[in-house]
Amino acid sequence: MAEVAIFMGSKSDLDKLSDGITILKDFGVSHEVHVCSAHRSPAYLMEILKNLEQQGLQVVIAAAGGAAHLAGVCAAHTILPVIGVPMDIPPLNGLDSLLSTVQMPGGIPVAAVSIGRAGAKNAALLAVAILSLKDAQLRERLLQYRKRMAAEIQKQDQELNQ
Ligand code: RP5
Repeated sequence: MAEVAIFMGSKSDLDKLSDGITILKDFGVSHEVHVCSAHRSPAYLMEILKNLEQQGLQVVIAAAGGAAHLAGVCAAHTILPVIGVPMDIPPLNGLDSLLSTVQMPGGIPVAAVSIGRAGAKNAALLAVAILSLKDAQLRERLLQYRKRMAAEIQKQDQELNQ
């Protein structure tokens, strides 16, 4: 049974989400991935959303570009935490999706992360952090991940200055 559901508005988003999917795999977080558009396949999206909670899902990640309402629609249909990833597509390269994702009117929250690949990565890490609240082993893996990042930066600094 998956803990995290990742939705994307189009398969064209998949490549930019790949680092986030890899992070979930590396942390051993079970996940399912759906291509499901809020405007092109609304009935199919509803079909999936209505079963999420009873299936034991705990976090939703929703990535979309342009007039990005996918995360907001997901949030409207579940009380699970929803993380929105604004995708960068032409012609506005993500500013449109960022504003659509982050500017949810009060009452139905979407946790918006940064645009594009970095956002996909951070959405996965935020999902891990949420799940870590009730999973000590996962929390430890997240702490180790942070330690490895810090060590890598320190190494880069030392290499520059030797
Ligand atoms: C959005 O429209 C999708 O999330 C995607 O980012 C964007 C473009 O989709 P395609 O035209 O590439 O299918 O709904």
